[in-house]
Amino acid sequence: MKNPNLALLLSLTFTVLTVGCSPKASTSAPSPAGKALTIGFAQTGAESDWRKANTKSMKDEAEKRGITLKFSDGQGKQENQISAVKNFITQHVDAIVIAPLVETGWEPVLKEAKAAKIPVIISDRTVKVDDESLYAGFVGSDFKTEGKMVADWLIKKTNGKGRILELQGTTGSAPANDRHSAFADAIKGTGLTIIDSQSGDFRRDNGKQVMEAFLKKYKKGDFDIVYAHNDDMALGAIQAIADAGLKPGTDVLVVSIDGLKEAVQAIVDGKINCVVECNPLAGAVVYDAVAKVVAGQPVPRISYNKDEMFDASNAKAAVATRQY
Ligand code: GZL
Repeated sequence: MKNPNLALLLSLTFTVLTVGCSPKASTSAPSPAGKALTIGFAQTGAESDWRKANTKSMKDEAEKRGITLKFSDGQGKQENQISAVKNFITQHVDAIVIAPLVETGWEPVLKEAKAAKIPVIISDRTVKVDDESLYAGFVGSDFKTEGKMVADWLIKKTNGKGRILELQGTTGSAPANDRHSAFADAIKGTGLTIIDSQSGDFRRDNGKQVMEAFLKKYKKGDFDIVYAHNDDMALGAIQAIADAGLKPGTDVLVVSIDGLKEAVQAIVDGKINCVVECNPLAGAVVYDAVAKVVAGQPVPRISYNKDEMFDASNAKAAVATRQY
C-alpha cells in the first residue's frame, strides 16, 4: 500500500472494530492457550430463590466471559448430577464445577474426572472425600459460621432462653449439617433448646407444611423461636404462623439464613427478626478459580465468601441494595 498513514489508520480502525464488536468480549483473560473455556456445571436443581440466583450468576458471568457453559439441572437428585459429570468427562470439557447436593458419594465420579485430567472446582456446598486431590478447591460460604452467627444473635436477643423449632435444609447436605451442628454447639450451656427439628429441603412450600405440622403439635406458649436453615423455608413458615393467628416476628421469633431481598424486607415488616447472608452470586469467583486451575496455577483449598447479618438495626438501609 503506497500511503503508510492510510495503512496505520486502517489497521487501527480494524482493531477498534474487532474489540468493540466482539459479542462476547471476555472481561478476564481466557485460558493461556487463548481459547475460550468450555466448562461443565452440575447444579443441584432449582429448590429455592437462592439457587435460582446462583444459577443466574453462573450463566450470566459465563456469557460475559465468553465461556461455553454446559449447564445441568440436577433436579434435586445426586444421581442426575453424577451422570451429568460423566457426560462432561465424555465431552472433554476444560473444567467441571459441581454444586454437590449432598456431602457424600462423590469419590467414584471425581476419580473418573481425575483420570481424564479434567480439573474440578467444588462450588457452594462441600463434599466429604478422603483424597483431597480429587478436586482443586472449594468456593462458597462457611455454613458453620452462619449457624454460629444466628445462634449468637439469638443468645443476645433472648438472654439465652427459649424453645426452638428448627426447619432443616436438605438431608445430608453440607449447609444443613453445618448450620445445625454449629448452631447446636453455640447454644450449648444456655437456656436455649431445640425442642423439635424437621427437614423442609430448603423449599418454601415444604417450610410452610412443616410449620403447619409443628403448629398442630405445639400450641402458642409451647415454643418461642423458629430457626430456618434458609429464607425460602422461613418465608413459608411465617405464612403458616400467620395463618394460625400468631404474629411472626412478635409472638414467635424467626431467624434464618441466605439474605434474600424478600427476607430482608420481612425484617423491615417485623415478620422475620434476623437473617444471616449466604451470597449466591458466585459466578466471578468460581470462574476466576477455574481459569487459574486450567492455567496450572494453584488455587486455595477453601475460598469463603464474606457474609453479612441483617436485623431491625440495618435491614431498612440494606433492602434497597439486595441483588437477589
Ligand atoms: C447455601 C446453599 C443453600 C441455600 C439454600 O450455599 O447451598 O441451598 O442456603 C439453597 O437456599 O437451596
